[in-house]
Amino acid sequence: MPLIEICNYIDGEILPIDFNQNTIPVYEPAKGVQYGFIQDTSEKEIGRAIDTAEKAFESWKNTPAEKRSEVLNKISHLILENLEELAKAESKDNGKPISLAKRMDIPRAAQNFSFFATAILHQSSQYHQTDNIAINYTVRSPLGVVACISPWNLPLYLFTWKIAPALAAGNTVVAKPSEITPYTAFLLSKICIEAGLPKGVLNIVHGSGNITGSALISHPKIKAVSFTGGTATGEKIAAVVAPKFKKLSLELGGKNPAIIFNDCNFDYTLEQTLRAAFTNQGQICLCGSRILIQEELYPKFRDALVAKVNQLKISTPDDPNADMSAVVSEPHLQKIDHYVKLAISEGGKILTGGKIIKMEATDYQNGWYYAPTVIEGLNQKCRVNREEIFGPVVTLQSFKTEEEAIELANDTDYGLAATVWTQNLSTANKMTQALHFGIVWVNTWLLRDLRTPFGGVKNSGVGREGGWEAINFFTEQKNVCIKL
Ligand code: TXE
Repeated sequence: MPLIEICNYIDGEILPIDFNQNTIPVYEPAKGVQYGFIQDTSEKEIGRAIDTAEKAFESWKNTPAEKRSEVLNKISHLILENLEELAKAESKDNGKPISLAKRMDIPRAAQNFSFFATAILHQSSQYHQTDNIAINYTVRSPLGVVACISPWNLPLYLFTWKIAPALAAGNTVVAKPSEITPYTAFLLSKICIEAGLPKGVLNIVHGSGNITGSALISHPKIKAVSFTGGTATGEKIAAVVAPKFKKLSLELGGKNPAIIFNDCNFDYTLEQTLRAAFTNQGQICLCGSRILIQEELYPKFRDALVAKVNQLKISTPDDPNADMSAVVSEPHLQKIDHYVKLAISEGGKILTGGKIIKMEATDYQNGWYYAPTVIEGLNQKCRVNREEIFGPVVTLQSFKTEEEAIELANDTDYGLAATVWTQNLSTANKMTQALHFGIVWVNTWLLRDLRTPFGGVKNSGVGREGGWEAINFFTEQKNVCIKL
C-alpha cells in the first residue's frame, strides 16, 4: 500500500507535501507500521497560514450569525454522512476499536459543530442601568486569529470541540492536531471545502509541537491559544503565551479518583467503574484510574472487578466485539509498561494484566497492545498513584470513612474529575462539596451536557470549555456607558 499524504489545509486549499522540507511519519498502532506522512510545517508556512486567517477575519466576523451557523451545521451533517470513513480513519490513526470511534468520537465531533452552530443564534449581550444616571450595554466581539492545539487520544472529538466555538463566535482559526493522530483533521479539511466554508477561515496545519506548535503559539498575530494536552506541555505553552497577555485556555491531565461506598448500587457501579477505567484503552483525561473502595466492600468489589476485567476482549480494531484495542504509540506502550514495573518496585501487587500483549491475526502481530491492569497495595505516596499514566492501568485503595475518602481523593496535584458512588444523598452532597475537582459525577461517568463548564483545577488546567464558557473565551467584551 502506498503511504498516505496527510496534507495541510491553508487558504481553502489542500496542499501537497513538500518532500524537500521535513516530514514526520504517521503510524497505525494496531499493526505497528507506518501508513502515512505529514509535513513538519515550518515557521514560514505557519506565518502564511496566519496571514491568510487574518485576511479572512473581517469578512467572517461580519458574516451574519445565521450564515455562520448554516455553514457549521453543514459541516456537522457532512461529518455524520462520512461517519464510516472517519471512524475507520480515527481507528487507523489512534488504535481504538472502530466501533468506539463510530459510537463516540465521530458523532461527538458532529455534535460539537451543531451545538455551537445553534448556540451562536441564541447569544445575547448584557445591559445594566445605573439608576437614572446612565445605561450600559456590553458588546461581545470575536478576537481575530486564534490557535487551537489538540492531543491524540480523542483526535477529531477534541479538535472540533475547540474549532467549532472559535468559528461560531466569528474568529478565524489556525489549528494543529497532534502529529501522532492527524488523519481525521485532514479529512475534516475536505469536509470544510465541501461545506463551503470560506477560504482562510479555518486553516489546519500539521507538524511537531516543537516546530509547528511553537511557531503557532508564539506568532504575534495570534490572539488566543486553546490547548488540550499534557501538563508539562501546558506549562511550556503558558511560559510563552502568558507574558504576551494573550488569552489562554489549558485543558491538561488528570489522576481521577472513583470513590465507591459500601452502599453503592453494586452491579451498576462495577460496570461503570470498568467503563471509566478502560474506555479508549484508559486514554481519556477523565478516566478513573484511582479506585477508592470503602473497607467493608473492598474484597467483594476487587474480586468482581478483576473477574470483569478478565472478560474484556482485547482485539484488533476491526473486531466489532473488541472492548479494547491498541494504545496510541510504541513509546506510549513502553511508558505504560514502565509504570507497571514501577508499581511492582513500589510494592504493588498485579491482580490482573501487567503485560504487553500480542495479537495473533496476520498483519497485527507488531501492534501495540497492553493488557488491562489492576494493581493493589500501593499507598497514596507512591508515584503510580500520583502521576498520570494515561493507559489501561488502575490502582485500588481502601478507605474507612467519608473524611478519609476526601483526604485520599484530594491528595493529588491534579483536579480534573472525580466520581462518587453511593445511594446516600447526604454522603453524595458532602463529597461533592469537599472534592477539589472541576467535574464531579455522582453515580455516573462521562455523562456530558455540552452546556456545562468543562475543565480542571490545580495541574489539570486553567479556564473552562463548553457552552457559553467557550464562546466567552473566544470573544472580548466592551462595555459602553451612555449618560442619560
Ligand atoms: O500531549 P502533548 P499528547 C493529556 C494527558 C496525556 C497527554 C497526551 O496528560 O498524557 O495529554 O497527549 C502540541 N508548543 N491529555 O501526548 O505532547 C502537540 O504537537 C505548542 C489531557 O498529545 O502535550 C499536540 O498537538 N504545541 C486531556 C498537543 O500539543 C505543542 C485530554 C498535545 O501534545 C508543544 C487528552 C509546544 N511546545 C490528553 N509541544 C484533557 N485534559 O482534556 C507539544 N505541542
